[in-house]
Amino acid sequence: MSIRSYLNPVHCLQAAAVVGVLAAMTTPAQADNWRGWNVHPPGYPNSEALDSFVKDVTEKTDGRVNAKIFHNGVLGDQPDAIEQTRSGALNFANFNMGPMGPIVPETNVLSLPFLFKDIDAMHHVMDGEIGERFAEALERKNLVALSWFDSGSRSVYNTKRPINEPEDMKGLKVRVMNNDLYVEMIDALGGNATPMAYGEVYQSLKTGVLDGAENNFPSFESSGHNEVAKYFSETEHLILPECVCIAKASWEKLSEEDQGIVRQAALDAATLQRKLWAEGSKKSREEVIAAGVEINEVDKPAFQTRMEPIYAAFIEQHPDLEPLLNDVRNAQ
Ligand code: BDP
Repeated sequence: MSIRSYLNPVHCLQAAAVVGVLAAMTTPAQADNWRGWNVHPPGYPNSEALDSFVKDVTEKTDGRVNAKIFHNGVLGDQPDAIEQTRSGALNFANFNMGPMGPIVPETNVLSLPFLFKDIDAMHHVMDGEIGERFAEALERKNLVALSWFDSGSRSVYNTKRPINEPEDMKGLKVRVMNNDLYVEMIDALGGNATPMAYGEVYQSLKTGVLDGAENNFPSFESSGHNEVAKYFSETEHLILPECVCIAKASWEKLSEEDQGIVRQAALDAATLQRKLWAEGSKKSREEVIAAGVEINEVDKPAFQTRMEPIYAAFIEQHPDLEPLLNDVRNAQ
């Protein structure tokens, strides 16, 4: 073809058509566009692992699933995001099992204080047959849990004073995640529990609406709570797993091959998250101390004793969950 023929409008149209066909061959006709929810900021261990999940899913399905993750809770708070993922309005998310309790009662077992003796015990339980049982319970509520992230252990912190004994909690207004069990837990210690969305806690601590909250070191730091609450008391009362969960409707639309790819991407993301978590929580601990936070050692057995009645009340309310609770305890 001569140079003149390139300038011929008919040839230009033909060339454009060829480009269009080539583009259609490389972009799947019916790509599923997935939107994912994450409460944490970029750079947080979970966020990095979710970035890697999204990249794997999109690349390894050759774009048949085109996944995007929205960090920083911009798509809403956790209870809303759980509902949206259950309905399929959101396609995937990283959820903590705490706010899952009101929707999936079985997961409340995981919210009982001092359940796991340490993080390894939690991994051991969740990565095995018992973890499968929790995943089945989630699936009955339209959430497909593919892997489990760490969230360390949660401890109480506050703006007022060191806490070493349960008595030191008396009268403190402490924020908890959305779950009645946590209200019982703080009340058992003599504090006043206030369920509140994560994103509102910083301002509430600053203005004195709250005196304290409870969380792990990476969240304590990344949320800026450490700037306001200077007393961190190592109660370590909760070791909660988190899931990579897919909306059941989105999962069922996938071919078997793509389900395999997505599952593997979630497992790989969890391996990465746990590694980043171990490094990140040590670093956060050091950084908050360097920035002026006082770490208070607590009389753990005294806290455990105070919270013990929560177990009896739980079993009385949910006798059907006693076998699951016993299995979690015996598996450690
Ligand atoms: C963080 C969890 C996150 C929770 C948050 C909270 O990773 O899922 O939303 O605590 O306290 O540790 O609400």
